[in-house]
Amino acid sequence: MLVIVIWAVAIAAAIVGGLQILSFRQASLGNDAIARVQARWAARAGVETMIAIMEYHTENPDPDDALALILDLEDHSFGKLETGTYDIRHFLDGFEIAGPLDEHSKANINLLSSAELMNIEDMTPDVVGAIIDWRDGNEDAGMLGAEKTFYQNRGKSFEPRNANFRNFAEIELVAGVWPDLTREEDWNLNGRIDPNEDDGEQTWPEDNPDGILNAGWSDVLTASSRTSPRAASGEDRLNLAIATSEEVVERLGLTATQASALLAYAKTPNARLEQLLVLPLSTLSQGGASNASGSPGFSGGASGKSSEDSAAQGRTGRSSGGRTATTGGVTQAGPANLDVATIGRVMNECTLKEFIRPEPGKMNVNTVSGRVLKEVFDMNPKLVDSLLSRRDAKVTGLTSLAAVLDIPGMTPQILSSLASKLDVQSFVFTITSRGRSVTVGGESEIMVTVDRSTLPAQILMYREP
Ligand SMILES: [Ca+2]
Ligand SMILES: [Ca+2]
Ligand SMILES: [Ca+2]
Ligand SMILES: [Ca+2]
Repeated sequence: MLVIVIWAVAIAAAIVGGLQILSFRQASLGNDAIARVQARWAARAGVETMIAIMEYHTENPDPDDALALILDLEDHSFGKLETGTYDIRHFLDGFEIAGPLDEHSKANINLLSSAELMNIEDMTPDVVGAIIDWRDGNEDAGMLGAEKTFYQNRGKSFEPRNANFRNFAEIELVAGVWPDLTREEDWNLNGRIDPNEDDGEQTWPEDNPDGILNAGWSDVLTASSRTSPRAASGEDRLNLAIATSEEVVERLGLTATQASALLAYAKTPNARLEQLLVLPLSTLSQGGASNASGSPGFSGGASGKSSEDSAAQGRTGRSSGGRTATTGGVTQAGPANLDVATIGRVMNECTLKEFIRPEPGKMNVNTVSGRVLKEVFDMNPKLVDSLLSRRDAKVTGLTSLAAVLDIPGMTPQILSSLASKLDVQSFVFTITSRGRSVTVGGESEIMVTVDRSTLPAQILMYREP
């Protein structure tokens, strides 16, 4: 009898013990699950915060502060919630930067010429040829290129898009492209340094464990930057191909004579706003408006300011175009040439063609990396350094490209060609938000590419590994 009782106790104890182990295990499984959920929502909170800030700045633009959005994003790149924290950062050109990656800090692969592509480290002529063929609309393979048949003959299940690259990772499908070149140390292409990317040979990939992320081609190239109809002021850009003289006077503060000369130039074939930096308005407008400009010289005092104004003076008031002359506008002389600040405003606020859909975007002079300018565009390193130090010295960033005309080594010709690639605005950002739970052990990452030029902002890519 006693034996049975002891047995029963022993069995009961065993059962209780077993139950305890089970419930401990379940509790810890529960904790893991809670930690994961907390981390994921913390990461999500970071993403939502960034998008809210972008939308705020789209709604409330400050044309006098080119860094307002960037710094606001940076200031909120770390956040604490009751159940976790998030942090958002990225690497660019060897530096770790708080906040989302500005896609306009890199060169858009869809805009680069063969020569520019060839400038990229470790690029080869056959890969350049294959990139061009991937992107161009036709099926004619270039000398070293590769079109559809090339991929078919190698049993590939895909073929060239024959249109613009939609994201950077697509480049890895192109013939001859290898991930060790496109990604180098950033093996998961998230723009951040992960533990396995900073531990040498211990784990894949092999890397130099120096705390710096060398991200190969992904450090200089993007396919995500886009154009927007929005001007720096927040209004839609004024399309000079169809604008009236009154609109130009009103929006840019030009004289009526200057406005008609600008409109006349805008209607000439191959007109480019950047040309205003190189040639006087009176000369440019002659082609299409010989009746409006009698002589190529200056008009008699129609404008309050002359073109000698140094760019260092920066933004001037709207009156700088010489509004006094708008009354009547009957002077027979040619238009007074635009001062540098006004040219900057024309480039910031106008366009020469109708906006139909977003196209590959320009780089933002306020965020572009030195590596991109030096390597991809083969710019004089000294000039790049003075450009970037001028930029970094301004608390409000560069609100107009015209403000760098006076840096050492800059010429109107160089600036004009730069202006076809650079702007002062950014629309597309990639947020890589890492969430951590308060409960031990939870970590989660969300990567989102956002175009803030429309309201609500548009999600172009969402990735949750
Ligand atoms: Ca093609
Ligand atoms: Ca990474
Ligand atoms: Ca490694
Ligand atoms: Ca490294």
